Amino acid sequence: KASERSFVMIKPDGVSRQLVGKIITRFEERGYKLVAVKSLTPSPALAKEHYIDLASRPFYKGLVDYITSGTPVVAMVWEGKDVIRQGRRIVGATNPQESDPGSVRGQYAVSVGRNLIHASDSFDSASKEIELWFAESELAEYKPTTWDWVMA
Ligand code: YYY
Ligand code: MG
Repeated sequence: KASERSFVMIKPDGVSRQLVGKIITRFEERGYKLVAVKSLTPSPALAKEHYIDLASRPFYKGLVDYITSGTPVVAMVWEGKDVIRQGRRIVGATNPQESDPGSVRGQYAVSVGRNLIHASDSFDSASKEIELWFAESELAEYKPTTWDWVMA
């Protein structure tokens, strides 16, 4: 597939710690296209649905409380070649103690419960998450000036 889309979210700790620009820069400079971006405090219903696959896990309630704390998240859709897999590499392993130091989590986080950022883990979850967080009308259609040089 020449191009695909991933849902990426900077969690409240990333916003509060003022790491939004540094995180966005990694995706921009790699050559990915910002298709959508918004800042919001997710409702409990949205946060629960986003993490519904983890509903039986002991950390689920704490995770939902963290995401809905009142400090906003930055929800984004990024597009480009292999962006789902590469987005996971940029983000790093779930537990920052195991994350590569070159990844966002490995550079900026130490606790699994405050790991700064989410990225879709598969084509199916990316599709589901983009639909959950964004309306079709919020997804931009445009071509970055860098696109042909990045995507060849
Ligand atoms: O996709 P990713 O965020 O890397 O991990 P998931 O297994 O989907 O878990 C989602 C989220 O849950 C994780 O980013 C932190 C939190 N979490 C936790 O607090 N404690 C764990 N043992 C596992 C996950
Ligand atoms: Mg996940």
